Amino acid sequence: MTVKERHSPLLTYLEKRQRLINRALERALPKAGVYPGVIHEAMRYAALGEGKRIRPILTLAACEAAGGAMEDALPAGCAVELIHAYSLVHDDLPAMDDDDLRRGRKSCHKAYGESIGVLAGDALLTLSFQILARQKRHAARWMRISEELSRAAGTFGMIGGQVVDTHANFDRRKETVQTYILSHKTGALIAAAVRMGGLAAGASRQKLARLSRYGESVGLVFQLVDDLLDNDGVAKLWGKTQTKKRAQKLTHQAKEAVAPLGKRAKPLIEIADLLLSRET
Ligand code: GRG
Repeated sequence: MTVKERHSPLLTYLEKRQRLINRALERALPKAGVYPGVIHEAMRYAALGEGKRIRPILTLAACEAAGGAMEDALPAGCAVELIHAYSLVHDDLPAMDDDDLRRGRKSCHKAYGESIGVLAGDALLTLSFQILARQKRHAARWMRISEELSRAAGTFGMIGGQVVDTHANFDRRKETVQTYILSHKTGALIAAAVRMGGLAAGASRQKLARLSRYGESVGLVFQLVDDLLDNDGVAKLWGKTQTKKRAQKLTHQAKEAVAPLGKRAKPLIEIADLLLSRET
């Protein structure tokens, strides 16, 4: 992600939240020395690596936009980031994308071996829901948050998107197939990250609807920009100009959706612009 002005208020905002999330993840993950150490080391390696933490930042920002304190949404932010980390570990496995590198160093299975790679992904996924299940205050909210996350990560969300993207049954040259991948593979988890922030704040239905519209739009933008950067997916199908236009329109819609939430929604608005202009 590129933030043009080196010391912009947005950069300070993002760095503060990255630090908060990293500290919370650090605490939530089992220590590397705890038996059986190798799996905990691999989990920490995968989850604490250099990533943008954009999903949990969105969770905290949505919570604040809905009138909550960002700390209220930290467990939800950790949970969504752990799901993201697991998806990257599994995506890098030889059976999937077969990538040797991730976040500027060896991918998890290259560093720890394939079976630990599979298990570390599984363990990150499991830990994610354990974090949500142990929240005692506002238990009903955390049930809804778990439902939201499981749906977005499962076969009606990320896994569904990955299946359609990778399985031979589906013709990736088809528009319907590409739009499914677009909204499910990465978009669903990003949209859920935003909604989870609203739920953690106990947002009204109206506010939640606004956050949903924002989350769905920026989720699509994230994948459109990814396709543009890789010249893949819909960018190949629609062409760069068309894809860029679609991303710009969606960003506008995202910003319009949360603008009525007032000053508290300013970070969400700035993040939408940042996701549109990101270069990595
Ligand atoms: C294997 C269950 C399973 C799912 C895989 C999301 C996904 C489905 C795979 C990720 C593969 C990939 C590289 C997709 C492109 C978009 C994407 C998710 C990029 C990585 O996300 P960033 O840019 O990464 O937020 P950082 O490292 O900053 O966290």
